[in-house]
Order: sequence, then structure tokens, then C-alpha cells
Amino acid sequence: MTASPSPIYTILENTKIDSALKSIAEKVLNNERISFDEGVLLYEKGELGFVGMLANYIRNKKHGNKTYFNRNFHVEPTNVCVYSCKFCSYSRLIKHREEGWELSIDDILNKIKQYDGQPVTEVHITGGVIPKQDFNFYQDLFKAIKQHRPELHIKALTPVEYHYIFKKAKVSYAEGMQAMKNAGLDSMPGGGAEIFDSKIRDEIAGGKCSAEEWLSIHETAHQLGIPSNATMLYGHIENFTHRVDHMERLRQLQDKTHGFNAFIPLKFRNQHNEMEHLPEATITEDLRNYAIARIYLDNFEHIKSYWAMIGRNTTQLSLNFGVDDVDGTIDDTTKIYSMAGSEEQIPAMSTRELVNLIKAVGRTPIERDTLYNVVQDYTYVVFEEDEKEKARMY
Ligand code: V47
Ligand code: SF4
Repeated sequence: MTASPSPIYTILENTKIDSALKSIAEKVLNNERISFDEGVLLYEKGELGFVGMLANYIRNKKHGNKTYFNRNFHVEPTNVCVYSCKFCSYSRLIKHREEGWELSIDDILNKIKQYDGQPVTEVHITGGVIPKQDFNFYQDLFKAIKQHRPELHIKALTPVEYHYIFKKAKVSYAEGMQAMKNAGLDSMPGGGAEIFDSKIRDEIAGGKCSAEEWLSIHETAHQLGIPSNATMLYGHIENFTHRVDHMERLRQLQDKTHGFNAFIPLKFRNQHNEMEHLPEATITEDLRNYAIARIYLDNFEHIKSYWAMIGRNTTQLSLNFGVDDVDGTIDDTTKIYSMAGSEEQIPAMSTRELVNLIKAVGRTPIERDTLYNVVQDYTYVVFEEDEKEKARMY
């Protein structure tokens, strides 16, 4: 029996579509990579229905109905920072450090111990950058966590932190990353990427690691067998070409190393930061952006929508626009995202809530670990919903 051709062919034949867009659609259906210019064209001319149809085709081909999440929690060692990114709603400048927090290794371990006996699989550690939390601090921290709970996956720090602490310790990226791995680091989260274009990066995140340094630290990590994620902060002063340039650089590195697990677009939220005057992207634009990322990044297995930032409803919609992963239970007690204006005042969801959120839009919830090994398939697991929860999910 031969597989029947995708209904998209019929749509393309019977609908009036710009010929360049049609040729992009044919490439997608033939499993061919689209070019830089075609990426820009999708942003300029691709309507939501069109890019969504193609992205959903790719998503379903790769993952069927599966939608991944994990049981994780976040720890922010400090919200004091030597940098002052204009979009950051969270950090306290080092000169106002009395308004912030700086956790010791014991403080962090106590937070981790609060999850003893709970089936969490990952701790996500990242925060501000301060001299005190240096090369030795993080090696000691990772060792202490592994000593307490060896199976807990440590996904920690971004090139923003690593570049700073390696430079201060006068070690190369390779030496530094190897030491972190030896101490217990398992993978790296995708933060600090912002937008790679140097002009825009200087304007919104001046002083911190450059795009080249960010990419180089990820490359080094991948070479050492440390996988990672990649983010893109969009919807501020960048244009469509900057977004494609960002994804192009990631696509090239992924061709080389295959070390990225997921791409996570992060919508700029405009509260309590120096870029408050900018309007936020619309939900249509958020969905178009997920879809174009799914089409462009043909060598990334997973596209993640970070529910704590984008809200539950857009997360549910995103599952038809290329997204196959919604991050995890999170349990972010420091509320880094609600501070920037996310809808989520309590950035934590129970497994039951996440499962019901995914099932409510007809997808199959799969609990994964950080490396996408399946922990549990929830197809036949039925949770009861309480009424308040139901109201949030439909
Ligand atoms: O790099 C800061 C972003 C990132 C704002 O790898 C903002 O699994 C929007 O990278 N509006 C950190 N975004 C978070 C991050 C992340 C989150 C979840 C999962 C993973 C992963 C990574 O948050 C920063 C920055 O780009 N950010 N302020 C803001 N106002
Ligand atoms: Fe510091 Fe990160 Fe905030 Fe920039 S985004 S000011 S590096 S905490």
C-alpha cells in the first residue's frame, strides 16, 4: 500500500498562492531545506494559516501527536547582575544588591532538598552574574547536588555566566566546560542567546558575551558531550532578517555538532524593564514565529513553547504551529517571568494540569527526561480535573 499524498498538495493546487511561497511549500513537502531568503519571505508574506499548515505537517511527521513535558524545577542562585540588559525585569544591578538575593551553596542545597522524594528529573539553574559565584562556587555546587541526588539532571548556566567565570578564572572554554562536566553538569539551557545580530545585541544586552562567544561555548559543550538548548528573544527592536540570521547561525552549528535538543523562541514581555515603551508581539505573530522556526530549523528535533512565558492558551495553540514540547512543571518560586509581564503569576503546573492542558487540544502527553527519553506516556492515564483548573484550560 502506498501512502496517500498530503492534502496540502490539493490545497496548493486549488488556492491562489504567491509562486515563491508555493515553491517553499514544495520544498517542505519534499523534505528539502529552505534558504535564508526564503526564511525572510515567510516572515514577510507567509500568512498564519499557510505557515501553520507547513509547520504542523513537519511537526506531525516528526512526532505525530506526541507532546513532551518534564518534571523540573528552577533555582536562581542570584538576581544580582553585573550586566544591565534593557529587557531584563528581574536583575538588580550590583549597586542595588541589597534589593536582591545571593544564595550560598547551602541555601541552594536546601531548596533542592525540598524536592526529596518527589519524582522530579531535572533542576534548571540560572540567574544573574556576580563575582562571588565563580568557577569554584559552581563546581562545588554541582558536586554537592550530585552527592545529594546523583540521578537529578543538572541543566545549568548559560554562556553569559560561563564566559564571565571562565575569563575570571583564566581558563579556556574547553578547560572550563570539562571542569563543569567533571563536577556534575549534564546539559546547558538555551538562555543568553537573545538576538545574535551585533548591533541589536549591543543595544539591548551590551557588555555580555557576544554571539560568537555564545556559539563557541555551545560548540565546546557539544564536543564534550554536553547537550544544550537554544533560545531567541523576539518581538522587540529586531527585524525579520535578524530573526532568520539568528536561526541560520544555529542551523549551521547544529549541522556541525548535532548537540542542540530544542529551540525555544522567547516572546519579549514588556513590564518592569527599560523597554516598557515597546508594544509586545501579537499572538498571531507568536504563532507565526513558532511555525517559521519549525520550518527553518530542519535539523532541530524539538521546538519548545515555554508556557510560563507565553501563557496556557497560546501554549495550547502553539501545538498546531510546529511546537512539540511545552517545557515542564517549572516550579519557579522566584517568579522571574511573572516579573516581566507573563500571564502566569504562579509559574508552576502540576503534572495533572500539564497532562490535561495537552489532552484538551487533542495531543498525547509524554513525560520525558531532559534528553527526551520517555518517562511515561499519559495516553490512558485519566486525571480528575477540578473546576478552577478546567476554566484555565479551555
Ligand atoms: O536569556 C529575560 C529571557 C532568558 C525577558 O533551555 C526575557 O530549557 C522575555 O533561556 N521577556 C532565560 N524574555 C530563560 C531561558 C529558558 C527558559 C526556559 C527553558 C529554557 C531551556 C531556557 O529569558 C534570557 C532572556 O532571553 N528574558 N527577560 C523578558 N522581559
Ligand atoms: Fe543579567 Fe541575564 Fe538580566 Fe542580562 S538578562 S541583566 S545577564 S540576569
